[in-house]
Amino acid sequence: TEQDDDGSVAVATAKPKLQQPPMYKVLLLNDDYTPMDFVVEILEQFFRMSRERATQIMLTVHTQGSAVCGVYTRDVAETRAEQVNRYSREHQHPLMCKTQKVT
Ligand code: NFA
Repeated sequence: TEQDDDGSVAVATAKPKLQQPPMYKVLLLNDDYTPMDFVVEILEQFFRMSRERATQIMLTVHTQGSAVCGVYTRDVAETRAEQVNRYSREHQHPLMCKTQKVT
C-alpha cells in the first residue's frame, strides 16, 4: 500500500505465486511371505480402501511387484509408509511400503 501524489491510497494488486507442493506416491512392494489377507487388511486400515479395491491393489502388487496405494504430500506419504512398515514388523511380516516423488 502506497500514498499517491494526491494523497489517495493505492493498494498493490500483485498476486502471490502459489506453488503446488511436491507430491509423493506410497508404493506397496511384493514379497513371498506376507499373507494376502494381511495385505488386504493393511490397505483397508491405513489407506481407507473398500475390501474390493484393497483386494484389487493387493493382487496387482502380487503379480506386478508393486502398486501405488495413494499420493500425498511428503509428510503424509512418509508417515503412512512408516506406519505400514512398523505394523507389518510388529506382526512378523516382511511387507514393505516406500515413497517416491511424483515427477
Ligand atoms: N506374494 C504374497 C504371497 O504370495 C502376497 C503379497 C501380496 C505380499 C502383496 C505382499 C504384497 N503370499
